[in-house]
Amino acid sequence: MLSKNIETALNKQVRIEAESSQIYLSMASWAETHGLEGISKFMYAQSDEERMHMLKIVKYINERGGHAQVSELKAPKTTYDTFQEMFQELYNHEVFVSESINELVHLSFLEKDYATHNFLQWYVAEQVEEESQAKTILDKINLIGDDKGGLYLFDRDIQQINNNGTII
Ligand code: OFO
Repeated sequence: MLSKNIETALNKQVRIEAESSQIYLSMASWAETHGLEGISKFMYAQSDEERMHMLKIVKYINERGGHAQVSELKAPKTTYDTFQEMFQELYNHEVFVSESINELVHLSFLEKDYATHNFLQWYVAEQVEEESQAKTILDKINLIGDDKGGLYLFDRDIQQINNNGTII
């Protein structure tokens, strides 16, 4: 059985994951309407992943005798000046999510809720991957600068970028 404290904190994370999904959906839509097909596909996939992260926590809360809450979400930004700005925001957001997961892990440890502590390890590993991928993308973007040909190739190849920064 989850403590009230842990249940509340997990529900906060449900909201954060749902908001992440909305943010990336909004980025996908912006990219799609700006001729950036590859980037848009990447963002649609990110959005789906975040929804999966959210669902995993919803199921966990209910499985442990709590009640997962589906709450109102903060509206995401709908427009970006540049695709560089958009990816910087994606990176910043992932750093924020990692901090939130770390706080949750810490709380579960303080409360000696080792089941939740164990459950959250998947998220810890996932955030390492997502932060690293976002950083790889930012590094590539800095290399491209304002070069239109570079952007064309980046848009074509983005779905193949892995955490090591290599095209697979
Ligand atoms: Fe949910 O992993 Fe990113 O934010």
